[in-house]
Amino acid sequence: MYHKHRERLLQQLAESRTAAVIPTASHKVRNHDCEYRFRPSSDFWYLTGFSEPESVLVLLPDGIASDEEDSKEIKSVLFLRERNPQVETWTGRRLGLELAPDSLGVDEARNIDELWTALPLLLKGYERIMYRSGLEEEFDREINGVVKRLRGLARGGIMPPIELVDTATSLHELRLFKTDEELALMRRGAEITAEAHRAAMSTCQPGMNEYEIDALLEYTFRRRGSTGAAYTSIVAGGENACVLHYVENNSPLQDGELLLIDAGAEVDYYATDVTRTFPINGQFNEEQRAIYELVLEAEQAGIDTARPGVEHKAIHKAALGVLVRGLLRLGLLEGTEESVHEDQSFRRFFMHGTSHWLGLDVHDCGAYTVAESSRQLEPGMVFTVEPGIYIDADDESVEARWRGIGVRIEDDVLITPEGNEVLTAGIPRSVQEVEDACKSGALETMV
Ligand SMILES: [Mn+2]
Repeated sequence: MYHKHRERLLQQLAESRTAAVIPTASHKVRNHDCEYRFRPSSDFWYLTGFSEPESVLVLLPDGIASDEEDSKEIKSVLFLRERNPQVETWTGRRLGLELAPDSLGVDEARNIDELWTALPLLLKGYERIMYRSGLEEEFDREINGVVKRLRGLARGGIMPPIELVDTATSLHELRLFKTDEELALMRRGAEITAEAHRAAMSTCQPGMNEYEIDALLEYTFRRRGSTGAAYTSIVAGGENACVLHYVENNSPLQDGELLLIDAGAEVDYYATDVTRTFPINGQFNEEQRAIYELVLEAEQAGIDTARPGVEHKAIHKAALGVLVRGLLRLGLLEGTEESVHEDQSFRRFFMHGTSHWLGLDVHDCGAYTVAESSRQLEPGMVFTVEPGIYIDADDESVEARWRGIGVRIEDDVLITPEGNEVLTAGIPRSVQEVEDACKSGALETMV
């Protein structure tokens, strides 16, 4: 799969006389001398499937001649760490230069320590260099140094690069369209995420704490072989649901309130992004149910809109239309449909977008607009549909019975040639399904 991704990008690079330099992420310090678990950069992972730090992929569409006779042209060079048994005892095993070509399918492996001396020679003669700046200052500086050295060769008749091009131009466009192999990983993520949300619904009881549910989600993700949560899980009981990026996850869960969970598994670094909202005691009250059913109707309208040829923004428009009509019907908004859209008074209750691309990054890459208009949906695109209603606990402009209710429902949708497929359809969603899932025994899901 990663080999195919490289081949596809190399084809595009060849057309524009571009070489690519794609570094992985660097270690991130958590505190003092402790680091977060390493996570490769998504661009690098997409092209290599290699998860060691301190590695850089260089793609050279013109190829370089190999030292060995009658061997193939070298178009992909992976710079990585040399094996070192003493160091590996402390910091972990390394693939090493010898095994990398066979194991990863790259044409050549070189020592990462030689990167900056080798790079000017490798990039010599290319008109453009694809590189995403702004991520690592030190790397940016070194790349600038390489470009400067290449300019120095101009007098010798070697044209220096005329442009640094961002990965957004072609690499991110490739990443936007998921292949069957990528979709298999995303389906696996959806399965694991379904199990985690079901476990949360069936286990949750009044008197528990948000952190217990957070731990249960993480446990379910990890025990099924996922790398863990694709992003920091939001486990928000009661009015905490009205804080959109609530991640403290440390409040007691109260009888009679809702629990909003925004959490998804990451499988081979592909993200799932799902939100469910359910009653802590297993039974919606009248107001909660009214809001829930309205958000569900809006989500369904968004999903029903999604098919090839439709603009991406139409999803938001469809969901928003349902929400506005519903909020007027419930008396939570005043005026007419037109006046509410005009004065944007819905923003008090629905202040975020309805959909974003999904893939290796939870807010995945790919342009949302093309030639200044919203992009048309095409088969292979995956995105979320996630409307919500959040009524502030202190909002005295609405009746007390509505206050503190926060509901979001979010699923992951794939555009198919015929329409769409909800990848996360296996997760309880209707009022009935959710209440049933809350009633099912807690322990059976733990085995
Ligand atoms: Mn989302």
